[in-house]
Amino acid sequence: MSEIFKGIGRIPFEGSKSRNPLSFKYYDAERIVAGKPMKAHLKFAMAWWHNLSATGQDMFGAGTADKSFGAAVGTMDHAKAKADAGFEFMSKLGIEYFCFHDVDLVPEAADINETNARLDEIAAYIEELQKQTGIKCLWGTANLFSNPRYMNGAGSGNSPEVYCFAAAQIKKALDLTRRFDGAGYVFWGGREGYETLLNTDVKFELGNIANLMRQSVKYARAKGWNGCFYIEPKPKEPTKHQYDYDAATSIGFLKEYGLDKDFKMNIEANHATLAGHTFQHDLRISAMNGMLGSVDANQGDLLLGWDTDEFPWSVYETTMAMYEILKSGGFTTGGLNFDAKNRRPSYTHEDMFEGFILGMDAFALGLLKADELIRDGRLEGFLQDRYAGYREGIGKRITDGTATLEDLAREAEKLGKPALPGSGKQEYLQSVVNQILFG
Ligand code: XLS
Ligand code: NI
Ligand code: NI
Repeated sequence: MSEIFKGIGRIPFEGSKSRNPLSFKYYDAERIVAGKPMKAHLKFAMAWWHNLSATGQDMFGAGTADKSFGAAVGTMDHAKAKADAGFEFMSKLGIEYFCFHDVDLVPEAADINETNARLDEIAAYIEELQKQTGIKCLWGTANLFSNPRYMNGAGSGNSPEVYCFAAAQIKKALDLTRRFDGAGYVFWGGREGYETLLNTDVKFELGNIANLMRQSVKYARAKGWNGCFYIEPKPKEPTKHQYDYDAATSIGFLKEYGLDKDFKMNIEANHATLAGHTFQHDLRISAMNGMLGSVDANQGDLLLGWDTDEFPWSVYETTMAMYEILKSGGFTTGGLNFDAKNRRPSYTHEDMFEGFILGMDAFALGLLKADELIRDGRLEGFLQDRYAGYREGIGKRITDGTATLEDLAREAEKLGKPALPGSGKQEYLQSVVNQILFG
């Protein structure tokens, strides 16, 4: 296999003073932070779709980036060239995981049997590259949104025939994930939502989606796969309202349908902000439910109302994200998948590498700063003190649930008037974060 990214070698760690664009300034894979190497905390993954397939094409114009990698686009030769490019790219960056949709790997044929034959062919090719490099699969998924048959949704649509195709794709994508020794499987509800309630039976559709997930779990477990299933919440786009709106909604859905033992969340930063939350918020909601599974690492533009999937560069965001992740005990099956793409005018091979270097350094710095925040202890200490009143007396009886409404009312009547509660001290806490980040 000949080199595709000529002139770009293995990306070295050179430290924060380096001016070499093709070097890491903060990501030092083997450096021990909070008891383990950076790479074990961060578990970076490459998204096949953005990095190897997307060319920058948008509603207003053609792609700008050439992702042919020396082969004719739309052929099996191209599928193999993409795999070669992907493994060379990951090896040069020291990325140990990848994520894929079925149809990222091969051009989809008109007949699903032919698509599946193509998938078998590429799977053998990818397995070989995995053996040579040791690179693993973080998670797989099926694309149940691009093909026109999914115009009304996949599990949530109005056609049992289409539902069967969704099931067939999931079955195959699960088989591929197992073949690649994948640790997870994602359900991102591509078009599982609605444009108008005038034509939609929400409860009926949710039940059908739940059945599709239940059958998928049953199939995978019967095959002996004990990886983790994830829901990736998103509030809108492509549909006006996506059912998996945010972490709280998705967790409620999983509990309602008894799927919460097999599923966790895959939280994408840009999706959280589209839902009107911070990235940290959706991580916190997932973590407190024991469901922080994996992360799609990217960043949105708060001035725009859509999923821009930019490489993460806000160290405030990566710090608070890593703070939540560290405090929840870190990743087990999951990791940080760069569901991110270069901006359209950044179309060169160097830009591909520089996007990942930006994202990996932003998260490495976030990890270092989050670890410092935890060791510093002022944030956590403030939180402990803030609720101190609930550790004794009537406060304790409130939290252990033994105080009745009458008891509580009697307490108020005895006091006549409560003391003012302690200050929230937001500005002080923000200054602590700044001191750790820039001090
Ligand atoms: C799209 C999603 C998608 C999932 C995988 O907005 O982020 O890329 O991560 O289907
Ligand atoms: Ni995503
Ligand atoms: Ni996205």
